[in-house]
Amino acid sequence: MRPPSPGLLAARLGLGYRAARVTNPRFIVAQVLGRSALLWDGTTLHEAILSGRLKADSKDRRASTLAVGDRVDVERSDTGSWRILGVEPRVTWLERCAGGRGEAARTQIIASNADQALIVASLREPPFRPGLVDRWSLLARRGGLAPMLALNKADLGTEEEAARAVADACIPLVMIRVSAATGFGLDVLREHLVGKVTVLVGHSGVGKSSILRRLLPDIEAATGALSEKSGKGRHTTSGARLYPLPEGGYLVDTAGVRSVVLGETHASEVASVFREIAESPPCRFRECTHRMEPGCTVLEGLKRGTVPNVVYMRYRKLLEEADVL
Ligand SMILES: Nc1nc2c(ncn2[C@@H]2O[C@H](COP(=O)(O)OP(=O)(O)O)[C@@H](O)[C@H]2O)c(=O)[nH]1
Ligand SMILES: [Mg+2]
Ligand SMILES: [Zn+2]
Repeated sequence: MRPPSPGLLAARLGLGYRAARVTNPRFIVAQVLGRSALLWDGTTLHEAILSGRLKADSKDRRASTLAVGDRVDVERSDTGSWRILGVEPRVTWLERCAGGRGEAARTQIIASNADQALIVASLREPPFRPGLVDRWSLLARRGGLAPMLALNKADLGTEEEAARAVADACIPLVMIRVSAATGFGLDVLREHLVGKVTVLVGHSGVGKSSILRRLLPDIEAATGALSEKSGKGRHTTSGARLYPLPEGGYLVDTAGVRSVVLGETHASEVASVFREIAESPPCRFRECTHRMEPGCTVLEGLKRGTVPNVVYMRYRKLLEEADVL
């Protein structure tokens, strides 16, 4: 059962609080600005303040403070200002560790309720880094998002180079070659995005914003409206922003999410990123971390060549870096 809204509560207690119109539409958080947020109602953006009880941090990933993509319950006051009363439980979430270990570990939700994560990498400038794709892939799966790879800056190399880069790295993801500079591959990409909520992630400089601008012809209008509403110098808790796609669906750009910190991670999560390891037959020990345990089928596979060396090295690297449980 939902607790009564502050307005209702106040009315019942005879406190004279008046909320002229109490509406309950499904507004989506487009941007978080500290104590307020921009909400998309399907047509326009509204600025809304957070009600007091929402500001408290919660450990629950499904119900922590506001994130882009959250569906919220709002209330409109006499003066026409909007107030966010509650957040609907998150269906998916893309999180990163925001520092701390163990009990003190804090996570930041970059975006919620997204269907997929489009991991953007570039063939060159900056060079293709499979390790980053692995990390984003892990974080996407952890929160229930399907990971997908867009290899941008296709114009800086040949088709063979791009195909080889991904094949050599044994990345088990759908890969779309694109060029935000020439427009190459964007129609194929659009087909993967239509009707879905997609978060763009990846190293700074790979071309996330350039791809976004290509996909949103009205981006100037959208960003203009956003920056006008958000104002300059206003504190934003994360650089994520949600944009509606003309074909239906949404894109979330994630400027400023620089480091990818995995935080507390189970070894099986790391294994799930690599097809050859995930699909290896069960090891002797159920909790095998595939490092030195006897009866490990991954180590056997490594010897026989069914688990490529490059895959195993990246698995180990990720395992070392994560705070493995
Ligand atoms: N050659 C080439 N340059 C690109 C392409 N896409 C983006 N860039 C350039 O790469 C730089 C970084 O792009 P940006 O979209 O800001 O990357 P972001 O940090 O991931 O958002 C800019 O100078 C872009 O002009 C591309 O497809 N080909
Ligand atoms: Mg950017
Ligand atoms: Zn094993």
